[in-house]
Amino acid sequence: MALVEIKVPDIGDFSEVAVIELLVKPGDTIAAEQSLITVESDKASMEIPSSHAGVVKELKVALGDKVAEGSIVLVLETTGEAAVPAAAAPAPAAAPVAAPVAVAAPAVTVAAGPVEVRVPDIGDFKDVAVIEVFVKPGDSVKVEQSLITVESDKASMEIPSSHAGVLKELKVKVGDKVNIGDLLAILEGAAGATAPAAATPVVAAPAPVAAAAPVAATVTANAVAHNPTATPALGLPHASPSVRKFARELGVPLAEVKGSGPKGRITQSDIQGFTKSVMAGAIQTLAQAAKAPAAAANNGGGSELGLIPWPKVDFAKFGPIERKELSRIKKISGANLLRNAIMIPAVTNHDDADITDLEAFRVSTNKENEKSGVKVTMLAFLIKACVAALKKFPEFNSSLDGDALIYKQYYHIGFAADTPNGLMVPVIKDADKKGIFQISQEMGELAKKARDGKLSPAEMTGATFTISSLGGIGGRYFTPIINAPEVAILGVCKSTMEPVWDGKQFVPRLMLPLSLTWDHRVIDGAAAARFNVYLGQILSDFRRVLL
Ligand code: CAO
Repeated sequence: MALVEIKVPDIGDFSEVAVIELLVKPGDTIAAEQSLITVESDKASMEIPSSHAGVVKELKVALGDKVAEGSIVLVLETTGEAAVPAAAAPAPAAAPVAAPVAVAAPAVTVAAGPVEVRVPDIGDFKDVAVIEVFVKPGDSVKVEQSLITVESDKASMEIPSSHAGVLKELKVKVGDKVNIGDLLAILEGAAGATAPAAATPVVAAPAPVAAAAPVAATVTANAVAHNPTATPALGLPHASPSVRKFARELGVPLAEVKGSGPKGRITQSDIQGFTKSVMAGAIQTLAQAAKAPAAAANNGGGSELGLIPWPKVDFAKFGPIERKELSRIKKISGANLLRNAIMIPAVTNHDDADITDLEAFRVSTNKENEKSGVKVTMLAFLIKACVAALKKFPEFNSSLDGDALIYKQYYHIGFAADTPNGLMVPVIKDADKKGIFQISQEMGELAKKARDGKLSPAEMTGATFTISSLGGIGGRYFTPIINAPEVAILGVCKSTMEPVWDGKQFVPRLMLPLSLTWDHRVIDGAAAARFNVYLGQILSDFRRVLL
């Protein structure tokens, strides 16, 4: 038995990093390699493990402290052997970082022909999953530009390019597992590489650490920001790798957990608190379903609801198949959609609005303003019309908070956007204060950002009501799922010319199919019918907005 000071090991390029989590306390018995604290820079969060097993005698750091290589983390009364060979731990009791985040990138090189970019030395990581891909063939890539994000249970990190050039071929996709040396991409025309003149030879394999540009290993929050999640209710899941792992194990959707740590960080106790509150919910079985919604949908779950198990079928028995992982966005939005579908007693009212005059006005407005570059869309009018209806029926602009209703006095309207990665819901903020042109322009910009995976979390949060328009595609009616904690959503389909009886004769009118889904805990059927009727009146004569 001996007292050993456990120090912060070599953490790469990170000089001063903040302690954001204490994972042990005095008196705890810990195993070698057990994580002791989490530290975070602006680029990465990482857990610092113990090099020895033993009992924690004294913690030498507190939350918010800044530490660097060699800082003493704690004093340990050892009970066993060091976890790592002495040679690997130069300072007494300093352990290597279990999840090294300052990863060695391949040497910066200049090449004329095609160059292979491979996964550099990523320390202890084996079979790490690619969770994001930032580039596509044809992209011009700079040296050190991030190509992909990989994630283990301890950290997520971005892998940079060792070369500049044009991306000819991408060899990985989201969901692939990669290891050191794996081929990521082939670049061509590396003339733009900013390598030192005394360039190292063209290498494809991982280069020594000394020659390395550090990889920007990002916390999940940063990673998510590149390719944000799908639902507007999602905040930024800002949590350390171990907390994310913990959440995954419990099936807790991190995006819905409110972080109590600094800068809204989600801690382990937040996850526990979230789980407890779900478990203690009035409708316990439903709450349990919400705990692991994606699993219930995809992995044969559902027993929490007393349902028979999901059918397990060997599809290959019946014909050729291909298995593809769901995109990250689909996984997250799927979990939210399932919870909302199960937990909200939702009803949908269908109706039609006569938009003959409005469409004529829209077309003529666009003709008059052809040069402005802004195209006025039907959706912009719908947003404005919905704002008027929300003002008249404020419970549609509310959220449930236990036994109370929160009436929001702002009108932020989300609109569903179809993107290659899945459904996203950007939000037009303060739609009541904006004109049709401004809304149309913002919508165009936000929809483009959504398709490019560039929406910021702020652009996807705070909606008070959502519109899902399939008008550009087709169909008659559908039953959109409410985007909790909102209490209603409007689905819109393609308008068609229809014969409408005007009291004397059938006249051709352009009719827009509306589908309003509402939360029956908050809204009554009569109110929903009135909302739709009012919305229809506005759409058929927009002057009513002024009344
Ligand atoms: N009836 C008839 N035509 C319509 C229409 C409607 N209700 N709404 C739009 N159109 C027309 C537009 O006028 C446009 O025609 P032109 O090109 O001739 O001008 C065409 O359809 C394409 O419109 P758009 O879809 O590009 O534009 P938008 O403003 O209507 O919608 C956006 C933008 C981002 C909402 C849309 O692109 C989108 O992603 N829709 C899918 C939303 C979705 O997936 N919802 C389902 C969610 S639940 O899974």
